[in-house]
Amino acid sequence: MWEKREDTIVHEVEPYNAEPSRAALDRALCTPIDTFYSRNHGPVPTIDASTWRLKVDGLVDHELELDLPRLKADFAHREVVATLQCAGARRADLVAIRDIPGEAPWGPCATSTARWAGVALADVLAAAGLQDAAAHVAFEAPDVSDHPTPPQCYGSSVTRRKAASPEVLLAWAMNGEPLPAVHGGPVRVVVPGWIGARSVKWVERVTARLDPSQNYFQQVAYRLLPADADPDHADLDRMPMLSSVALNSDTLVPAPASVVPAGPTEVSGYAYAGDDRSVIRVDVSIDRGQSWRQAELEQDAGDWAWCRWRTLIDLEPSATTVTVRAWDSTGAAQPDTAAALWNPKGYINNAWSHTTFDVEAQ
Ligand SMILES: Nc1nc2c(c(=O)[nH]1)N[C@H]1C(S)=C(S)[C@@H](COP(=O)(O)O)O[C@H]1N2
Ligand SMILES: [Mo]
Repeated sequence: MWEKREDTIVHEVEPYNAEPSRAALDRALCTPIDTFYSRNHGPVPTIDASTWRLKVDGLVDHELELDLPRLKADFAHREVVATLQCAGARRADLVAIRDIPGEAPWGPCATSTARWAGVALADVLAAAGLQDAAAHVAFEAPDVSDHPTPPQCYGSSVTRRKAASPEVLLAWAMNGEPLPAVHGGPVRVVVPGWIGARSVKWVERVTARLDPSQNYFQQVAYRLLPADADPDHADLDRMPMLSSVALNSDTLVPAPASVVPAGPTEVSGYAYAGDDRSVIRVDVSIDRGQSWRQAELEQDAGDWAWCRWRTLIDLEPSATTVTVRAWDSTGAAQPDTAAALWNPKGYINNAWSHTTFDVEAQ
C-alpha cells in the first residue's frame, strides 16, 4: 500500500498508519520514500497539482493566492534535510505499562528523515506582509478526520517565531521526487524540530493569527496530560500544547527478539534532539545502565536531521539487553524510566530504550 516496503508495519489500513521495520529504517541517513513512516488522521486526499492553490490570509497586509508554478517562480528554492517524528513514537513502551485505548502502539520507527525541497514559509509570509500583531501561523488541509465529533479537516499552528525561521518549508519534493500523496503532495508544511503533527500535509491555507489554531488537532489532540487526567474531561487550558520534539534515541539493529551470533557485533540506531538542540553524545549499556560505553556518531546531515549512532560490542551467548540514552547540547540526558512518563494519550516517550535479543554461540 502507498508503495511502501513489504516489511512495513501497518498499524491501520484506513486511515493509513504505518512505520518501517527497524532494519529498513537503519539503512540510510535519508529514509527512502518507500520506507518513510506515514501518519494519517483521515483518508489520504487526492489533490490535482494543477488546480491546487495556497491561500495566505489573516493578519497580513495583502492576502495571497498562489498556485504551484507561482510558488516555484516567486520565491527562492530551499532544501533542508529534516527528521520528522510523531509525538506517538515509542508509545508501545507506554502501552506495555498501562493500556492507552484508541491510540496506535507506535514503535521507534515513527521517525524518518528526508531531504525536503520547497520555499521558506518565512518568505511567503514576508511577501504577504505579516503584521506585527500576528503571534501564530495556522495551517489548514482538506483531509477530513472523524476523530473529532463532528468530523473536522486537519489543521494546526506554530508560533510566529518558528514560522519565521528559515528551516520551515512549504515543500513540494522529498528526496528529489515530487511529494507523494501519502506524504502531503502536492505541497506540505515541514516544521523541522517540532512534533510531526505540526508539519501539515496537503496544506491549502496559511493564516496569521493572534492565537493558536482552533483546529481539534491543535486544541484537543497533542496536549500533554498528567497521568491521572481523563482525556475526555481534562481542563485543556491547563494542558500544554506540544511543540518541539524531546531528546530521544533507540536501537534499530539488532531487532528485539532476534537471534544473533556471538562475537563482535555492530549495534546501531538513531538519536534526535528537536528544535535548537543537537545530540552531543550517545551512551550504550549492556547491563541496563550500570555502566556505559560511548557510541560513534554520524551527524553530518545538518542541524535538523537525526544523528545515527553505532558501536561494536563483543556479545557473549545469553539473552542480552542493549540500553541506549542520548545527551543534548544543553547537557540534558533522556530520563531513565518510561513509567514516570506515562500519560493518557501516550505522547513523547523519551525514556531510555531497552532492546532484548538472544545471542547464540557460533
Ligand atoms: N493534513 C494532515 N497533515 C498531517 C497529518 C494528517 O493526518 N493530516 N498527520 C500529522 C502527523 S501526526 C504526523 S506525525 C505527520 C506524518 O507525516 P508523514 O505521513 O509524511 O510521515 O504528518 C502530520 N501532518
Ligand atoms: Mo504524529
